[in-house]
Amino acid sequence: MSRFDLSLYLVLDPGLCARTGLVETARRAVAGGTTMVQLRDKGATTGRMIATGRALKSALSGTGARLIVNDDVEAALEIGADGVHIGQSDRSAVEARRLLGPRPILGLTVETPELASLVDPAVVDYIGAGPVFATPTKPDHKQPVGFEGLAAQVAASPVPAVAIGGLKAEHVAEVFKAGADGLAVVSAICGQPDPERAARALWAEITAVRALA
Ligand code: TZP
Ligand code: MG
Repeated sequence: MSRFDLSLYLVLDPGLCARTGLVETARRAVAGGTTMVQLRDKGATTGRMIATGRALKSALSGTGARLIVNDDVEAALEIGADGVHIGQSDRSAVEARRLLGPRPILGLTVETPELASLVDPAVVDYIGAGPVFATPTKPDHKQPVGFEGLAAQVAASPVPAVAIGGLKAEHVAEVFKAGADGLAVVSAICGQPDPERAARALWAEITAVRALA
């Protein structure tokens, strides 16, 4: 198996997942085909990140899905997570890589082709590209770039890309057409009445689009 598979990347949001719970949402999403899960909890202390992350790690154990921690390198190391995802206003990718060591997966959000072209493939393993659409899930997101902007970011990047921002099952074909390796979603799975079914619907689209490629 390759080190990671960006095809269907769930970014957890504690607010949106409140009804089902973060861990149960992740467990069901992975049963429905989700390949990567990111623990993103902007308000959490490192202690809470570690507690939730450990529960997630045990829930995902044996599934093949990768566990990524947003921002908090110390928590990721304590959890024994598969990797970390950082943004442009977090510590630098070089610093994150230095702290993590060579093995863990490191993802970096970019919002422009220029930022994508600055990525060092010796440091960063994948980019989060977008935001494709405006989304209430991240009120402070940058200007949406659409699928053309996504394609420009992907083309400029020396590493694989996962697209993010307002993406639903009906966008899967355009995501892959733009050259991305997968899509990252929050609200398309978090808070859905049946997260497994929601993931399965996304996965079915991914499989169908790949079969046509
Ligand atoms: N980064 C850019 S947009 C976004 C993040 C974390 C939120 C995407 O959420 P949704 O609900 O899939 O639009
Ligand atoms: Mg961040």
